[in-house]
Amino acid sequence: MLLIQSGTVVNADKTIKADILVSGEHITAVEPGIDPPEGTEIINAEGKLILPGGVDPHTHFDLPMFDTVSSDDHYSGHKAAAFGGTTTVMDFVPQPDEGSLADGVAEWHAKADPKAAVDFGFHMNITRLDAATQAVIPRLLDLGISTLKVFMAYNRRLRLQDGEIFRVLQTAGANGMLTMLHAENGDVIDILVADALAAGHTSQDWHGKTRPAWGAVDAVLRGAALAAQADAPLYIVHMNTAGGADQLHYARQRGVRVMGETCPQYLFFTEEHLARPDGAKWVCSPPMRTAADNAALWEALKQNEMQVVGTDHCPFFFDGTTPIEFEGRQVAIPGKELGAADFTKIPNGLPAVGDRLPVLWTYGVGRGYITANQFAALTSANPAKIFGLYPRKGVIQPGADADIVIWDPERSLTYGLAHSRHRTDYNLFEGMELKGFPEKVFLRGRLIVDGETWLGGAGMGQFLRRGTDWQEL
Ligand code: DUC
Ligand code: ZN
Ligand code: ZN
Repeated sequence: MLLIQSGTVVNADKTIKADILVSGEHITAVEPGIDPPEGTEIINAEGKLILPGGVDPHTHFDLPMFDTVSSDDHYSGHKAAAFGGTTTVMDFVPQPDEGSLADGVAEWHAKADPKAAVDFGFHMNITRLDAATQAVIPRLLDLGISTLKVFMAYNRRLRLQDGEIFRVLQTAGANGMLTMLHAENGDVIDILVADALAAGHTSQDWHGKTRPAWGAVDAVLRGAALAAQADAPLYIVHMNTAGGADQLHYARQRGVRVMGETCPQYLFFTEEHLARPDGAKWVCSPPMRTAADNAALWEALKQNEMQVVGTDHCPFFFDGTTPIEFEGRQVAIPGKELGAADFTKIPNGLPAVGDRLPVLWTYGVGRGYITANQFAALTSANPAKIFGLYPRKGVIQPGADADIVIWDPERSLTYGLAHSRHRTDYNLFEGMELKGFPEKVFLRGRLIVDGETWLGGAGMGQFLRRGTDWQEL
């Protein structure tokens, strides 16, 4: 047994000063003045906050892209997540070019299961909707997968047509599943990219210029309209624009069952970062926009109009020709340099899974923009509810998994690569002054992060089977 004594427990709905008793993998009591049974290990958390382990519903570990692969696998990425206070991650399974959805799931289990260091679930990408695929979508529930991701961009690669997305929504809705949408306008992007290359524009700032904000605004509304027509729920991933937030608000006010997620990169950075000499570090899709978009997304979080902060963690090395040290070994994985002569060849994505909680705490809660309870909701309780993990995950209460973060609200640090554990050679938040940081992290009752010390290991994370018991927020 473990007793975490005298901390301040911050859940999505309330904050209370209480002790937490953990027995095995579960929380068994949360109340003041618990008298510990003989032999209980006691941790004094006076002056500390106790947060539910973070739930990041949007990661891409070990994802093949262009001529490389995202540089965090299901071990290194999980470890980085844990150091940042996240104990549950959800990864996207690509639909195989040949073979069934179940084959894709099996392939992802083969990669993830032996390496997992925190608990994890899967979403299924639907990127080719033939009759066979449509017929087996409900069978994903037998595999513990209740969520489907579809794309309005990446023509000829991942994109479905609007009619196909409508079909997926209908099928998902009829089977108690949730559709997730990548909302950009693929046709406009295709034309702008072709025009840019024809005009000899190859630098990385053209990544942003060829993926316009209006395309995202249009796509969010189009997705909401398709969901309304299908009377099915929709979750829009990585929202990046003020206009998209407006469309989300518009649709929700009219009773459309649509929810939204944004990510740290869309709250902190703008298209101007792409124009820097090292701008490739910021290349991801959709791109970051303007300071006004950042502000509107913060406001949507503050007003509870957007439900989740995920990450879309999909890191690549900035210079994949120069190794870094990871756990005593030299590692180099081709990265952003692949697109040095052509922005369309820059691997899309960036590191964030370990940054999410610390940066959102300082700039959200520390700045008085969101409350600590909203922080717990956005980073843990809400994704746990939406993705069918609540109340096992997302809350500090009796019966829940003992995924616990002891958070030091007084710890000040100049953040960067020295603290984040992502397996890449840069951190976007380098030099940022933070106040508030995870001190100890427990996964189902086991201490996996103790300050700077890693006590977790590959294979400790469990696959989280999910069904139709989830909540629309
Ligand atoms: N966007 C990225 O930048 N990377 C991975 C997938 C995605 O949608
Ligand atoms: Zn996406
Ligand atoms: Zn993604």
